[in-house]
Amino acid sequence: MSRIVSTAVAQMGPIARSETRKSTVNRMLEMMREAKARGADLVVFPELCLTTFFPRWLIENEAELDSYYETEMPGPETAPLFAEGRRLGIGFTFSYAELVDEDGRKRRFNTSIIVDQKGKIVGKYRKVHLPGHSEPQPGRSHQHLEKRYFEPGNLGFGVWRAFGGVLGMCICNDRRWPETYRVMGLQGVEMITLGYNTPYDHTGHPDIDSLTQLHNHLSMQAGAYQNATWVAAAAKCGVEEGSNMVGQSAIIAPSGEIVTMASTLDDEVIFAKCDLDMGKRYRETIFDFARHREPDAYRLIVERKGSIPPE
Ligand code: CDT
Repeated sequence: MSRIVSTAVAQMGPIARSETRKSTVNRMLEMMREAKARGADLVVFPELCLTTFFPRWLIENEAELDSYYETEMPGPETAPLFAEGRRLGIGFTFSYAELVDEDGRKRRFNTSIIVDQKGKIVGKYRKVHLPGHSEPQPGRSHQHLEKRYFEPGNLGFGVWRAFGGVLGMCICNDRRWPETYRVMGLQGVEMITLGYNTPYDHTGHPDIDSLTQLHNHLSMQAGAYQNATWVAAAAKCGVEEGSNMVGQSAIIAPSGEIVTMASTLDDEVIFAKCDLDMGKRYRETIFDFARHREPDAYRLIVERKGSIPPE
Protein backbone atom coordinates (compact mmCIF):
# COMPACT_ATOMS: atom_id res chain seq x y z
CA MET A 1 0.00 0.00 0.00
CA SER A 2 1.27 3.45 -0.89
CA ARG A 3 2.52 5.49 1.98
CA ILE A 4 2.67 8.65 -0.06
CA VAL A 5 0.86 11.64 1.41
CA SER A 6 0.56 14.21 -1.34
CA THR A 7 0.96 17.37 0.68
CA ALA A 8 0.33 20.99 -0.16
CA VAL A 9 1.39 23.93 1.95
CA ALA A 10 -0.75 27.01 1.43
CA GLN A 11 1.30 30.03 2.38
CA MET A 12 -0.69 33.20 2.96
CA GLY A 13 0.27 36.77 2.29
CA PRO A 14 -0.69 39.57 4.66
CA ILE A 15 -4.15 39.77 6.24
CA ALA A 16 -5.22 43.35 6.96
CA ARG A 17 -6.83 44.24 10.27
CA SER A 18 -9.95 45.16 8.35
CA GLU A 19 -10.11 41.90 6.39
CA THR A 20 -13.12 39.75 7.27
CA ARG A 21 -13.09 36.03 8.03
CA LYS A 22 -15.26 35.55 4.96
CA SER A 23 -12.46 36.99 2.87
CA THR A 24 -9.66 34.95 4.52
CA VAL A 25 -11.72 31.78 4.27
CA ASN A 26 -12.30 32.50 0.57
CA ARG A 27 -8.54 32.83 0.08
CA MET A 28 -8.09 29.51 1.86
CA LEU A 29 -10.78 27.85 -0.24
CA GLU A 30 -9.13 29.02 -3.43
CA MET A 31 -5.83 27.50 -2.35
CA MET A 32 -7.54 24.33 -1.16
CA ARG A 33 -8.97 23.89 -4.67
CA GLU A 34 -5.58 24.50 -6.24
CA ALA A 35 -4.02 21.98 -3.84
CA LYS A 36 -6.63 19.40 -4.82
CA ALA A 37 -6.09 20.09 -8.52
CA ARG A 38 -2.40 19.35 -7.98
CA GLY A 39 -3.27 16.04 -6.35
CA ALA A 40 -2.96 16.89 -2.66
CA ASP A 41 -4.46 14.72 0.08
CA LEU A 42 -3.72 17.35 2.71
CA VAL A 43 -3.23 21.12 2.71
CA VAL A 44 -1.42 22.96 5.51
CA PHE A 45 -2.43 26.56 6.31
CA PRO A 46 -0.60 29.07 8.55
CA GLU A 47 -0.87 29.97 12.22
CA LEU A 48 -3.86 32.18 13.19
CA CYS A 49 -4.79 32.45 9.55
CA LEU A 50 -8.41 33.54 9.90
CA THR A 51 -7.51 37.08 10.94
CA THR A 52 -4.61 39.49 11.06
CA PHE A 53 -1.91 38.63 13.64
CA PHE A 54 -3.63 40.55 16.47
CA PRO A 55 -0.98 39.92 19.23
CA ARG A 56 1.01 42.75 17.67
CA TRP A 57 -1.37 45.22 19.35
CA LEU A 58 -2.38 45.96 22.92
CA ILE A 59 -6.14 45.41 22.82
CA GLU A 60 -7.74 46.44 26.09
CA ASN A 61 -11.36 46.22 25.08
CA GLU A 62 -12.43 42.66 25.88
CA ALA A 63 -15.19 42.52 23.28
CA GLU A 64 -12.74 43.63 20.63
CA LEU A 65 -10.20 41.04 21.77
CA ASP A 66 -12.85 38.31 21.78
CA SER A 67 -13.72 39.15 18.20
CA TYR A 68 -10.43 37.58 17.08
CA TYR A 69 -11.27 34.22 18.70
CA GLU A 70 -13.38 31.27 17.57
CA THR A 71 -15.88 29.90 20.07
CA GLU A 72 -16.82 26.93 17.91
CA MET A 73 -15.05 24.90 15.27
CA PRO A 74 -16.44 24.70 12.74
CA GLY A 75 -18.43 27.89 13.24
CA PRO A 76 -20.59 29.65 10.68
CA GLU A 77 -17.62 31.37 9.04
CA THR A 78 -15.29 28.36 8.98
CA ALA A 79 -17.92 25.78 7.98
CA PRO A 80 -17.23 26.35 4.23
CA LEU A 81 -13.69 25.00 4.73
CA PHE A 82 -15.06 21.76 6.14
CA ALA A 83 -17.75 21.48 3.46
CA GLU A 84 -15.34 22.10 0.61
CA GLY A 85 -12.71 19.80 2.06
CA ARG A 86 -15.32 17.06 2.29
CA ARG A 87 -16.61 17.73 -1.23
CA LEU A 88 -13.12 17.67 -2.70
CA GLY A 89 -11.87 14.83 -0.51
CA ILE A 90 -8.92 16.81 0.83
CA GLY A 91 -7.81 17.16 4.44
CA PHE A 92 -6.48 20.35 5.96
CA THR A 93 -4.88 21.84 9.04
CA PHE A 94 -4.68 25.40 10.37
CA SER A 95 -4.37 27.34 13.60
CA TYR A 96 -6.90 29.73 15.11
CA ALA A 97 -7.43 31.65 18.33
CA GLU A 98 -9.68 29.49 20.51
CA LEU A 99 -11.93 30.91 23.24
CA VAL A 100 -13.48 28.25 25.48
CA ASP A 101 -15.28 27.95 28.75
CA GLU A 102 -13.16 25.27 30.43
CA ASP A 103 -12.76 24.44 34.13
CA GLY A 104 -15.44 27.07 34.81
CA ARG A 105 -13.56 29.98 33.32
CA LYS A 106 -12.88 31.73 30.06
CA ARG A 107 -9.69 30.35 28.52
CA ARG A 108 -7.74 31.35 25.44
CA PHE A 109 -5.46 29.10 23.41
CA ASN A 110 -3.62 29.26 20.13
CA THR A 111 -5.03 26.05 18.69
CA SER A 112 -4.57 23.95 15.58
CA ILE A 113 -6.59 21.09 14.18
CA ILE A 114 -6.15 18.38 11.58
CA VAL A 115 -9.26 17.66 9.56
CA ASP A 116 -9.47 14.46 7.51
CA GLN A 117 -10.75 14.03 3.95
CA LYS A 118 -14.28 13.51 5.27
CA GLY A 119 -14.32 16.84 7.09
CA LYS A 120 -13.84 15.29 10.54
CA ILE A 121 -11.51 16.83 13.12
CA VAL A 122 -9.06 14.03 13.91
CA GLY A 123 -6.45 15.94 15.92
CA LYS A 124 -6.30 19.02 18.10
CA TYR A 125 -3.26 20.77 19.54
CA ARG A 126 -2.81 23.91 21.66
CA LYS A 127 0.42 25.87 21.29
CA VAL A 128 2.81 25.13 24.14
CA HIS A 129 5.63 27.64 23.61
CA LEU A 130 4.20 31.15 23.72
CA PRO A 131 6.74 33.77 22.70
CA GLY A 132 6.77 37.47 23.39
CA HIS A 133 5.45 39.27 26.45
CA SER A 134 2.42 39.79 28.67
CA GLU A 135 2.96 43.53 28.82
CA PRO A 136 3.66 45.94 25.97
CA GLN A 137 7.34 46.65 25.48
CA PRO A 138 8.45 50.28 25.18
CA GLY A 139 10.07 51.44 21.97
CA ARG A 140 8.73 48.66 19.77
CA SER A 141 6.89 49.46 16.60
CA HIS A 142 4.99 46.16 16.95
CA GLN A 143 4.25 44.24 20.12
CA HIS A 144 4.19 40.47 20.46
CA LEU A 145 1.64 39.82 23.21
CA GLU A 146 1.01 36.10 22.84
CA LYS A 147 1.75 35.62 26.54
CA ARG A 148 -1.07 38.06 27.30
CA TYR A 149 -3.64 36.65 24.93
CA PHE A 150 -3.09 32.90 25.29
CA GLU A 151 -2.37 30.28 27.94
CA PRO A 152 0.25 27.61 27.27
CA GLY A 153 -1.43 24.63 25.64
CA ASN A 154 -2.69 21.91 27.97
CA LEU A 155 -2.96 19.03 25.52
CA GLY A 156 0.73 18.12 25.19
CA PHE A 157 2.22 17.15 21.85
CA GLY A 158 -0.16 14.50 20.56
CA VAL A 159 0.06 12.46 17.38
CA TRP A 160 -2.77 10.90 15.43
CA ARG A 161 -3.23 8.10 12.92
CA ALA A 162 -4.44 9.90 9.81
CA PHE A 163 -3.73 9.98 6.07
CA GLY A 164 -2.24 6.47 6.29
CA GLY A 165 0.45 7.53 8.74
CA VAL A 166 1.15 9.15 12.11
CA LEU A 167 0.73 12.92 12.08
CA GLY A 168 1.47 15.59 14.67
CA MET A 169 1.23 19.35 14.90
CA CYS A 170 3.03 22.25 16.46
CA ILE A 171 2.65 26.01 16.02
CA CYS A 172 5.20 28.65 15.09
CA ASN A 173 7.56 29.24 18.05
CA ASP A 174 7.25 25.53 18.97
CA ARG A 175 9.31 24.77 15.86
CA ARG A 176 12.42 26.28 17.45
CA TRP A 177 12.42 23.85 20.41
CA PRO A 178 13.95 20.38 20.03
CA GLU A 179 11.62 19.00 22.72
CA THR A 180 8.65 19.65 20.44
CA TYR A 181 9.88 17.26 17.78
CA ARG A 182 11.33 14.70 20.16
CA VAL A 183 8.11 14.23 22.12
CA MET A 184 6.34 13.51 18.85
CA GLY A 185 9.31 11.48 17.59
CA LEU A 186 8.92 9.24 20.62
CA GLN A 187 5.36 8.55 19.49
CA GLY A 188 6.46 7.56 16.00
CA VAL A 189 5.46 10.76 14.22
CA GLU A 190 5.93 10.64 10.44
CA MET A 191 4.77 14.12 9.49
CA ILE A 192 4.57 17.31 11.54
CA THR A 193 2.49 20.17 10.20
CA LEU A 194 2.84 23.72 11.43
CA GLY A 195 2.11 27.32 10.62
CA TYR A 196 3.99 30.46 11.58
CA ASN A 197 3.89 34.27 11.81
CA THR A 198 7.49 35.39 12.21
CA PRO A 199 8.26 39.12 12.08
CA TYR A 200 11.81 39.99 11.09
CA ASP A 201 12.17 42.17 14.20
CA HIS A 202 11.11 39.42 16.59
CA THR A 203 14.03 39.62 19.04
CA GLY A 204 14.73 43.33 18.75
CA HIS A 205 18.44 42.56 18.26
CA PRO A 206 19.47 43.33 14.67
CA ASP A 207 22.28 40.76 14.68
CA ILE A 208 19.86 37.93 15.55
CA ASP A 209 16.97 39.30 13.54
CA SER A 210 19.10 39.43 10.39
CA LEU A 211 19.34 35.63 10.63
CA THR A 212 15.56 35.13 10.79
CA GLN A 213 15.40 33.10 7.58
CA LEU A 214 18.33 30.91 8.55
CA HIS A 215 16.85 30.17 11.97
CA ASN A 216 13.45 29.41 10.48
CA HIS A 217 14.76 26.61 8.30
CA LEU A 218 17.59 25.53 10.61
CA SER A 219 15.13 24.60 13.38
CA MET A 220 12.75 22.72 11.13
CA GLN A 221 15.43 20.90 9.16
CA ALA A 222 17.12 19.76 12.38
CA GLY A 223 13.78 18.68 13.88
CA ALA A 224 12.91 16.71 10.76
CA TYR A 225 16.26 14.93 10.48
CA GLN A 226 16.76 14.19 14.18
CA ASN A 227 13.30 12.67 14.42
CA ALA A 228 13.05 11.06 10.99
CA THR A 229 9.90 12.94 10.12
CA TRP A 230 8.50 15.12 7.37
CA VAL A 231 7.81 18.72 8.33
CA ALA A 232 5.29 20.75 6.32
CA ALA A 233 5.35 24.42 7.31
CA ALA A 234 3.14 27.30 6.16
CA ALA A 235 4.02 30.96 6.71
CA LYS A 236 1.78 33.93 6.92
CA CYS A 237 4.13 36.49 5.51
CA GLY A 238 4.81 39.74 3.75
CA VAL A 239 4.16 43.17 5.21
CA GLU A 240 1.05 42.89 7.38
CA GLU A 241 -0.07 46.15 8.98
CA GLY A 242 3.51 47.43 8.75
CA SER A 243 5.05 44.27 10.25
CA ASN A 244 7.43 42.50 7.87
CA MET A 245 7.14 38.73 8.22
CA VAL A 246 9.24 35.91 6.84
CA GLY A 247 7.95 33.61 4.08
CA GLN A 248 9.92 30.60 2.87
CA SER A 249 7.18 28.08 3.60
CA ALA A 250 8.68 24.67 3.06
CA ILE A 251 8.22 20.94 2.96
CA ILE A 252 11.18 19.20 4.57
CA ALA A 253 12.03 15.52 4.24
CA PRO A 254 13.23 13.20 7.03
CA SER A 255 16.70 13.67 5.53
CA GLY A 256 16.51 17.28 6.64
CA GLU A 257 16.44 18.45 3.03
CA ILE A 258 13.98 21.08 1.84
CA VAL A 259 12.14 19.48 -1.05
CA THR A 260 10.07 22.50 -1.96
CA MET A 261 9.88 26.09 -0.79
CA ALA A 262 7.65 29.08 -1.51
CA SER A 263 9.21 31.83 -3.57
CA THR A 264 6.75 34.67 -2.97
CA LEU A 265 5.48 36.58 0.04
CA ASP A 266 1.88 36.08 -0.93
CA ASP A 267 -0.79 33.39 -1.16
CA GLU A 268 1.11 30.51 -2.75
CA VAL A 269 0.62 26.76 -2.87
CA ILE A 270 3.66 24.48 -2.82
CA PHE A 271 3.39 20.72 -3.19
CA ALA A 272 5.35 17.52 -2.60
CA LYS A 273 4.66 13.81 -2.64
CA CYS A 274 5.80 12.81 0.83
CA ASP A 275 6.76 9.16 1.20
CA LEU A 276 6.14 8.39 4.86
CA ASP A 277 8.39 5.34 4.59
CA MET A 278 11.34 7.62 3.94
CA GLY A 279 11.72 8.15 7.69
CA LYS A 280 12.05 4.41 8.28
CA ARG A 281 15.67 4.18 7.16
CA TYR A 282 16.64 6.87 9.65
CA ARG A 283 14.60 5.31 12.45
CA GLU A 284 16.27 1.96 11.84
CA THR A 285 19.83 3.29 11.71
CA ILE A 286 21.27 6.50 13.11
CA PHE A 287 18.07 7.46 14.97
CA ASP A 288 16.97 4.05 16.20
CA PHE A 289 15.71 5.53 19.47
CA ALA A 290 15.17 2.21 21.25
CA ARG A 291 18.79 1.18 20.58
CA HIS A 292 20.66 4.42 20.97
CA ARG A 293 18.84 6.83 23.26
CA GLU A 294 19.99 7.11 26.89
CA PRO A 295 17.07 8.71 28.77
CA ASP A 296 18.84 8.50 32.13
CA ALA A 297 21.32 11.02 30.82
CA TYR A 298 18.55 13.40 29.82
CA ARG A 299 16.75 13.80 33.18
CA LEU A 300 17.51 17.50 33.46
CA ILE A 301 15.39 18.13 30.41
CA VAL A 302 12.23 17.50 32.38
CA GLU A 303 13.53 18.31 35.86
CA ARG A 304 14.89 21.79 35.16
CA LYS A 305 13.28 24.68 33.31
CA GLY A 306 15.98 27.35 33.06
CA SER A 307 19.69 26.98 32.46
CA ILE A 308 21.82 27.06 35.64
CA PRO A 309 25.59 27.14 35.14
CA PRO A 310 27.85 25.53 37.78
CA GLU A 311 29.02 27.67 40.75
N1 CDT B 1 4.02 33.48 16.23
C1 CDT B 1 5.22 33.17 16.75
O1 CDT B 1 5.34 32.29 17.57
N2 CDT B 1 6.27 33.92 16.35
C2 CDT B 1 7.59 33.81 16.90
C3 CDT B 1 8.29 35.10 16.75
C4 CDT B 1 7.90 36.08 17.74
S1 CDT B 1 8.89 36.08 19.14
C5 CDT B 1 8.53 37.56 19.88
C6 CDT B 1 8.46 32.78 16.24
O2 CDT B 1 9.13 32.05 16.98
O3 CDT B 1 8.56 32.73 15.02
